[in-house]
Amino acid sequence: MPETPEPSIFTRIVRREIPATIVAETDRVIAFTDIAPKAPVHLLVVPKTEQYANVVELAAGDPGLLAEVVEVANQLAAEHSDGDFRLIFNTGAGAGQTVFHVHAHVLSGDLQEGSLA
Ligand code: DGP
Repeated sequence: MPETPEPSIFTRIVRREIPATIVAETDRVIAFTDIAPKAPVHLLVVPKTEQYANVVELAAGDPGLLAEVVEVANQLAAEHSDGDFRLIFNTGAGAGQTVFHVHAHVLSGDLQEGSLA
């Protein structure tokens, strides 16, 4: 029998199996505060599907869903800050990616010293 992979931590948030401060949700996207914020506003915008490990896979597989992630990020930046924001997709472990379920970091305000996300 093939092993069923463990759901990602973000899938568990989508399923409400673990708590998170959810700030936006659509049919296909969820957004919540980062557990270890690196800026006064630090949100994660996440496709609900864990089919795409990173933004390159998402762009190739479902560009409309990537556009929805960007649109939700833009709306949240307007709601939670002056509207200016950084949008970061860490891609690969060597770039600091730790959760291999694609997600955008939305950062606004002064970043913590030496930190991008
Ligand atoms: P990255 O390093 O780009 O893969 O970012 C993963 C982010 O996810 C990191 O900034 C911390 C955040 N994170 C990890 N586990 C949880 C969690 O259980 N809840 C929340 N809200 N954020 C989490």
